Amino acid sequence: MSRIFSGVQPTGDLHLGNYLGAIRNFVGLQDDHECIYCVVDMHAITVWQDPARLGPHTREVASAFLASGIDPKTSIIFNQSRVSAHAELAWVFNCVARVGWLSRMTQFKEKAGKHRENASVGLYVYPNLMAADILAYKATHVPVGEDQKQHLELTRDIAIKFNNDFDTECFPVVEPLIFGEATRVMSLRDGTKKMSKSDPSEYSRINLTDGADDIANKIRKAKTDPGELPGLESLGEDGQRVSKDAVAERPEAFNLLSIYAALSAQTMPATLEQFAGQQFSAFKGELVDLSVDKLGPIGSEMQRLMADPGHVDGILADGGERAAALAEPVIREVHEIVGFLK
Ligand code: AQP
Repeated sequence: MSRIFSGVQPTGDLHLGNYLGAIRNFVGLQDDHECIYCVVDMHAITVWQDPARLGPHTREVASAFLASGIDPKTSIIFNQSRVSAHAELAWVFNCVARVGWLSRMTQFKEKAGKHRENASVGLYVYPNLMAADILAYKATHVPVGEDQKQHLELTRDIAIKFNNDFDTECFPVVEPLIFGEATRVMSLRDGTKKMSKSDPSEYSRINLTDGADDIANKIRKAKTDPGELPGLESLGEDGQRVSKDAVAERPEAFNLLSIYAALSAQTMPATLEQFAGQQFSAFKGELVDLSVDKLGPIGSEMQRLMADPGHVDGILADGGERAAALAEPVIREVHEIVGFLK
């Protein structure tokens, strides 16, 4: 049975992109894999986090895991800072990864922006910590949204270099699991930008805790174009995915259609067939109903769980102990390989 690891940052306001790109996919994997799902609070502090809000945000992500259907008995749910193996292995990887590799990471460039000199060192070495998160458990598969693909390639490079440098087969070469009809959900205000927690516009994203009125409002105000909804002619050569040219021409239309496809668990061709030639107003009405139907129960359950912090903290503590027990022999093995005295 392969071991799965994935993490979500407690940086506030979990959104539909986090859900469709990652969290929803976590749920199905737990039936036939050993799954470890982590609230990566150490990643969160690579950019400033208000200490008073980090705890509640950590519980919010854990609540989203639980409300989406992750079973804390079969899967492990915990917050990263509880398990010291992440930081310990990250240090070793800081000494394996090359500066040139990290300089190519697009997420660092985007997040650091023009003020690169002022970015934290933690933000720069973020992918090394991510590699440590995964490899501390020798996980082989990592379900993520498309934006994390480059970081996972770096995890593979680190595993390969460590194995080569120390002439060992200690670490597996991990595989990303990027699947579903919405692997990159875009902003509702601009179909060329990723839906993101840090977008200043609340109207750019649907938060998992939004009520029915907010969901309806945001979808009704979502940017569209003057045309009718496209049909099967927009599919690419494989007949399954919309062609890149079609997306580039009408990014907002295809973003909304892919959200519909993902939430209704139907394929993109079936969704295109259903709405071809219709007006956006009618389609948006259906998207509102579907979104409220699918996200409403998750949001309410999250609210219920967040009102009971003791319960959520108990799950994180139990998960932390189980995770630490899995990571401990890996850290011992790494210490021996590197040559650290006990
Ligand atoms: N827009 C998205 N579409 C599909 N998947 C997405 N993910 C994030 N945004 C989208 C996936 O969600 C998981 C957790 O992401 P994260 O919170 O750890 O980091 P992030 O990618 O930095 O998320 P945000 O919302 O963009 O946060 P900020 O604004 O703080 O940077 C990952 O698997 C990610 O792929």
